[in-house]
Amino acid sequence: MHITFNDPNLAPLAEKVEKRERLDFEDGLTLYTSRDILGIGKLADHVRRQRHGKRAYYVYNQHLNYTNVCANRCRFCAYARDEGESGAFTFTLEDVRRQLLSRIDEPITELHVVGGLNPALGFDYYMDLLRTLKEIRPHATIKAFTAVEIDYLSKLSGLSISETIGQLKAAGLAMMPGGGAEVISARIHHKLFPRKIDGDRWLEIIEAVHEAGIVTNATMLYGHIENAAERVNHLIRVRELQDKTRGFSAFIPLAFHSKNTRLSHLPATTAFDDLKNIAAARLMLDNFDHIKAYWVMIGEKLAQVALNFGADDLDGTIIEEKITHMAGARSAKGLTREAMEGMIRAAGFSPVERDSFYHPAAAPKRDQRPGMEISEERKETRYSFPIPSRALPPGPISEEEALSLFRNADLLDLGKIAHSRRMALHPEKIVTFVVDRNINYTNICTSGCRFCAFYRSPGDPGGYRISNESLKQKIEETLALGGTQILLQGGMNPDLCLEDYKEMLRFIKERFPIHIHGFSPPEIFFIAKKEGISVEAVLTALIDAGLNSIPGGGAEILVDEIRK
Ligand code: V47
Ligand code: SF4
Repeated sequence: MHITFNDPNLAPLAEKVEKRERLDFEDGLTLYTSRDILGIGKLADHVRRQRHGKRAYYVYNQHLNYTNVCANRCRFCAYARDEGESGAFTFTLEDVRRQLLSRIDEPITELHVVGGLNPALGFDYYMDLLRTLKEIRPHATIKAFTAVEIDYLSKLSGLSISETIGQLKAAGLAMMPGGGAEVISARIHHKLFPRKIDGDRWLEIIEAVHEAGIVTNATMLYGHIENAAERVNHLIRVRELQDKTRGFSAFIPLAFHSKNTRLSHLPATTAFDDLKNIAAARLMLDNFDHIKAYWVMIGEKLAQVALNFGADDLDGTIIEEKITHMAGARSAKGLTREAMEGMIRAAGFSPVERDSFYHPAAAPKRDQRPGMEISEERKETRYSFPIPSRALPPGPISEEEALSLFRNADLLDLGKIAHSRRMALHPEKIVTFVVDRNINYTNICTSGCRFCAFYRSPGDPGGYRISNESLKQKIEETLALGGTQILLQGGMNPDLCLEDYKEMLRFIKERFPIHIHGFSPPEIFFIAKKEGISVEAVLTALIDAGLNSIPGGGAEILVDEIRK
């Protein structure tokens, strides 16, 4: 392994990783405080590759949230309601049956079942719930109940944790999800979920569950009021339990979503933090096989990136998950298998549909459905990306080098090369932006580009040309918001001549102190052709009338074949 770090503090960690030595608390803090996200990503990716190559797992699953009535009312929860409150619901067994049957044609291999702590439900309800699930979906793995629910069920039944698990297993329970762990910190517990079991109890219950022969996952809810030390501590406590029981299957960092919660004032987690947590989990949790980037929480695009930062699993296709969806996480409806596999392939990884226990999802379980077999091709790693053996020379790169980087470079290597070039050009580490507004002065266009959803042909309904009044109002609004620029672009409208463009520019410049970034090359060329004058003459006239700079649009024509 050869990684060049921007942050020298990471080098000792890399040595440990290379020697397969365990990272300690201080190392964890170094990971969380370092700004060298690409260096951390490379390190985590190294570990991920050793274990999983370019494979990326997912499961075809359905969620069932059987009740949202909950006595705990954790401050970070958008899902829970009091009995009788508007939006409160509890599924009867008939509701459960209906929900499952509505998806019975889908090749689901896992049912993910969690809910609130509803005082109206007896232990029998839970047993009947499992039996109903088993009856309707005999081949699916029932992954049900967090440690929070198990603690509750043990109290409800008057049985020990292991006896409770024994009963639930007999009714169909096969695995447990990793929820309810939040952050294992007394401070956080006190502030955010005092009525819920605390971190110590969560670990104690999970230990008993593992001993009773049930595999579970583990989560960590981050991005609210917890600090770096609390995150590292969480990872280490979970790791210690894994040393003892080996009962954890995967670790899932859960990005906090604040919508509809009592913490709704908190900002969303950043992509930087999401990737950092995934990479830190991969590096700290040396005894965990799998780290999930739960796409529902971080979105498809970031999940694709996360596969380069230590994650090897995107979790499920997810149908009708409510708990995180109600807090603002992505899709309750879910993805098709094709969309999930497409997302993984597009990121340069090889999709592996798995069952709950990370065996390739076996076709026979899903019986008579045609076309569902896992091909040999899909099971194996199909992509391998050699790391460029040398750093790029300073100065422009050749076409061959560019092509080779495009085709072969690993995402983070490319990122590191680009970042070093950026730092050489702009060592100040500032990021620029402009407060501006896009104004499309006309959508009437004769070009007819096939990729365009914006244009209307001359004479078509819906065609427009902006009025001076509307233009004025849009610019006033922009200035009122502190804007300094407008991006002025439109179609190639045969009713417009050079004089109209000049008039529009003068109209703006006479009234407003604003930078006009306008008219991409196709518009300039269009005017020149229409007027029968040179491009230079058009540019001179527009600049004289107030044009300040020209946007880069319309460049899709640079390759003849694509243009045609
Ligand atoms: O237990 C609740 C968390 C968990 C919010 O084990 C919130 O395979 C973010 O545990 N913002 C449920 N998170 C999700 C979960 C899970 C998901 C996917 C796979 C697996 C698995 C487990 O979500 C809850 C709680 O910890 N949560 N509210 C919120 N506002
Ligand atoms: Fe209840 Fe779970 Fe929501 Fe807490 S997170 S209020 S235990 S449903």
